[in-house]
Amino acid sequence: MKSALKASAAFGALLMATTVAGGAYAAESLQDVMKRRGLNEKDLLAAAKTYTPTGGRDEFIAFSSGGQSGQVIVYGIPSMRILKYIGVFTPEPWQGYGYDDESKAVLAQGNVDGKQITWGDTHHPAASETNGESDGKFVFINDKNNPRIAVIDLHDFETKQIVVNPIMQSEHGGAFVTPNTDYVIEASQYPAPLGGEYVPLEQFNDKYRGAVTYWKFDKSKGRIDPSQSFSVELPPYTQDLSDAGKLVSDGWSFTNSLCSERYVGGIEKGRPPYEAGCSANDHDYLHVVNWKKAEEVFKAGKVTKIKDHPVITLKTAIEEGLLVLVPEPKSPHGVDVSPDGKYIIVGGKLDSNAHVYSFEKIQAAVAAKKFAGKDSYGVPIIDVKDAIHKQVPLGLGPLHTQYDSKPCVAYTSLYVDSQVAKYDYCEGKVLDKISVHYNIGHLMTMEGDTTKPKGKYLVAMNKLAIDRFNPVGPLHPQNHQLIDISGDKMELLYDMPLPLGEPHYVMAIAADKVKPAIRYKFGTNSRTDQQSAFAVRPGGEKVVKNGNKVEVFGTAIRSHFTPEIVEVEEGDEVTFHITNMERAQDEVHGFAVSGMDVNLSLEPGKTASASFKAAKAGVYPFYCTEFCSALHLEMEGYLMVKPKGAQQMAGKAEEGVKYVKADFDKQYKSCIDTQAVIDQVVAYITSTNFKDFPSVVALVEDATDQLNFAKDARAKADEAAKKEDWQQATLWAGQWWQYQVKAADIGLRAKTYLEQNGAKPAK
Ligand code: K7E
Ligand code: CUA
Repeated sequence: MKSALKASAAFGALLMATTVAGGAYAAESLQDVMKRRGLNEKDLLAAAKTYTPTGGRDEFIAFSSGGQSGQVIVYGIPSMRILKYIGVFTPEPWQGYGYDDESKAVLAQGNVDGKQITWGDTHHPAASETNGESDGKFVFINDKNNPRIAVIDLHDFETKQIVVNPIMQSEHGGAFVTPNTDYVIEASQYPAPLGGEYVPLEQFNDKYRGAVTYWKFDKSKGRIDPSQSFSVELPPYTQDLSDAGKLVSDGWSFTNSLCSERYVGGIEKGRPPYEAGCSANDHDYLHVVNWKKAEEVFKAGKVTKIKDHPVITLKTAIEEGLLVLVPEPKSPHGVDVSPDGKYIIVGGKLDSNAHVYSFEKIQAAVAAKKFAGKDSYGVPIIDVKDAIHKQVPLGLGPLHTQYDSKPCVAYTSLYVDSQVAKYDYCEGKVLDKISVHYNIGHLMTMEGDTTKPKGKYLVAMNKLAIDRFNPVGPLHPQNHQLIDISGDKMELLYDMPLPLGEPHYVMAIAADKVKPAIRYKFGTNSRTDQQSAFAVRPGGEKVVKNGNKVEVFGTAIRSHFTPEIVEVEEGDEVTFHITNMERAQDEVHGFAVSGMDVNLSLEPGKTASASFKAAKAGVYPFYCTEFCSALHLEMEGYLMVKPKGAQQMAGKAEEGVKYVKADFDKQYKSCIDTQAVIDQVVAYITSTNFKDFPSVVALVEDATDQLNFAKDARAKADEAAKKEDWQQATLWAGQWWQYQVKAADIGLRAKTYLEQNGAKPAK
């Protein structure tokens, strides 16, 4: 404690010296800085709209696909500060994801035909909804390459589940949720035989298929329930994206497609390539599915099982009238349902119009069975004029659409023009355009997928950055551009480089809806959300040997592991189960063992396990990988892997320094002095209404723990002193002091919090 006080005095002196030295340079004025950096007033205004001073919070939390990284990137809007990478389909060592047994089990759910897949091509994150509005509870994301959907729980921002689509070979039109998150929609991309068997391409028309899967989400469990999930077979068009109907169109879903020509390429055989054959026709097809009806058909058992997964065949879908097609502009991309559910907008990509379809018209045509014809599989086609509300000429390469909080206002990305078009889709009038840099793919407005978009900001996700950032080699970062959409004219505010794969889509939720926990209940397996069977409390730590299996049940608390020395034999299968005993916010410990490919991230309350084979005799230090306290570097231990048949470690390990009574007395006096400081802090805290501040209550609980440990250590020191064992007595007195320092550290944090948050005298 004293040394802490001394240190802060030294810091004060340093600060003064800096201030004095700084006096030689005049502080720059705002004008000086603008001149030096070449900024104009518009730049300052943009800066003021995004700059977030220390401690400030963002208004929206964005969840971005991490593209080929297989992860999800979380950032704040409007600051565009990155807050987290969530490991989803790819191991992520900082979070221990893929390095502890618990998360390995989640990743293993994503094995495809027994093969471990260590990456994913994530495309479209979706936020869980209640009554069509974002509820801030879950995020879903798809993997295009290995057809999978992952579930992330926003309680702790961890991936809880991965489901593999049993019938698809690739997918794209996921993840999209129905308005009450009853289903997560996933549509295939490249047609293939459903179930994955080999069929020659000569039988493409007959045997290759697309599909759309409705994954049932169990909200109470927070998991997808594959046993309640089903698919609808689709023609072998290349299905693109999906969206769920809402309000008036609730119960329906929309999946567009390209390559309805069903062209099979083969440039190596002299055939024109896919790109030529897949863009020959003037139109492709929007699939309109009555999923409520499909659900009834599934529940009535009118399904075929493929790989044990229930599929409503095309034939049944046609007979039951749950699938119709609507012609779309050539090679479309993106399908987005308006907030009121009345319109469905599809971008033309190779057509310069956004096609605004009317759900009401589609319904009328379906009800009247007014069809223009059938496709080769017998699926009824509605004439485009019986479905279209408006065609809005926007520019070149329209792709994705997002909605404003203002009625009838939408934004569509223009890939070829590198622009965002703002328009009135009810009237079919372009309102504004803004250039972006460059070649925009998706775009995103705040809660823009829901029935209640929040407006304010739009993020343009540009495929190319080209000259926007400092060069970092031929592979450039992605460029997410923040645009202010609160006025009539769109205003570009900020460029954020995103260097972790190609994020296709991002969605954002109002920050006040996202309420993650700050700690786990004692001994939680964070991947199952259940109490871990391997959690132990201090005093209960043990090493259990059973043949060649060694299980260590340990704890971590500032700043040591228990146990610290673990002896095993060469060839043993070793598992460390470690529980972080901390309750204080942000007190994370790590656990790594030299050469064993192990890293745990132990957040307060979490229990995680690491299993490995101690294949080779040797000395393997283990340590904490998070800088958790002033004695973090001392948070260490040894895994001793003995050669087969070697003797147990005999007697005491050798030590360096020998202590005498004077050492003990000196240490003991420090402890007594420190206690006086602690008593003052405790007196202050208890004189206030600290119980009204939950985060202070947690700190007080933690400090109390440390003081109880301190008491134990003091008793041990006293006992050794009685026996005049000055070695043990001095070391235990030192440990007593360590616990005191930690208690004081926590206590001071609580005191500062109370002072800064207007604590009042206790009643
Ligand atoms: Cu890149 Cu949504 Cu896969 Cu469009 S998708 S850009
Ligand atoms: Cu615990 Cu560093």
